[in-house]
Amino acid sequence: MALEVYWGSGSPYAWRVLLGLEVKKIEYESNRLSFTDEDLKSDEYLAISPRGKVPAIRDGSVTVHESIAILCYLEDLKPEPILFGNDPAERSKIWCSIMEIMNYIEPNILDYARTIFYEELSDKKQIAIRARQAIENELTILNTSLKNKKYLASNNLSAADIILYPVIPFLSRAAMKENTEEVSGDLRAIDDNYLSIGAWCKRIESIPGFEKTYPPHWK
Ligand SMILES: N[C@@H](CCC(=O)N[C@@H](CS)C(=O)NCC(=O)O)C(=O)O
Repeated sequence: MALEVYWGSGSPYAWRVLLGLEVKKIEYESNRLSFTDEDLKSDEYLAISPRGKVPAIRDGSVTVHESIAILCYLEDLKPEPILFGNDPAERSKIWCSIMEIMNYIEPNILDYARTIFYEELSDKKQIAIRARQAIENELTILNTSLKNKKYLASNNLSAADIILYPVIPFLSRAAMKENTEEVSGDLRAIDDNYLSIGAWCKRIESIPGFEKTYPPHWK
């Protein structure tokens, strides 16, 4: 039986897993869940993903939740093409990149997007602006590092690229929301303001099968 994937449209975490599956050319059965308690908090789904979050996978008797843990599982399931590195030096670079994403980039993007999507902006403008400034600093660092190499950790695509990429269109979407000009700044045109990041995004978007992973409700 094919590996089953539980995902939700627009979840950057779920998008990572869909991209990993395409890159590794692993066949899967797709289970798109809606962001309702009925889908995510059912007893059946909570047995797979204890917090009722996407993504999760089921492979026979094995279930895995947490996007990065799932990517590690896929790496063992089908090592080629290698996403977590071939040797200690490469692997440490990839994990360093992943930890930087998790520790410095993702929390600020979540703060920013959460404020824009779910809060009354007039109350939380300062939070959004502070998060935006931190994101801009991180994008500048990223942009500089991508001037000399094709992908985040080296000249080869790695798990770090797959983990970061979905967060960028998610961020752009938040920044493009109407009436957010004042708090969005450079984030309204990431491709133009951070050219190397824009070129890197295009590289990811040219991965065969990429279009299958694009959030359907964004099309
Ligand atoms: N750390 C988790 C985050 C998963 C997550 O937060 N998923 C969100 C969608 S973006 C979710 O399912 N939220 C629904 C909920 O919390 O009820 C991962 O990397 O997989």
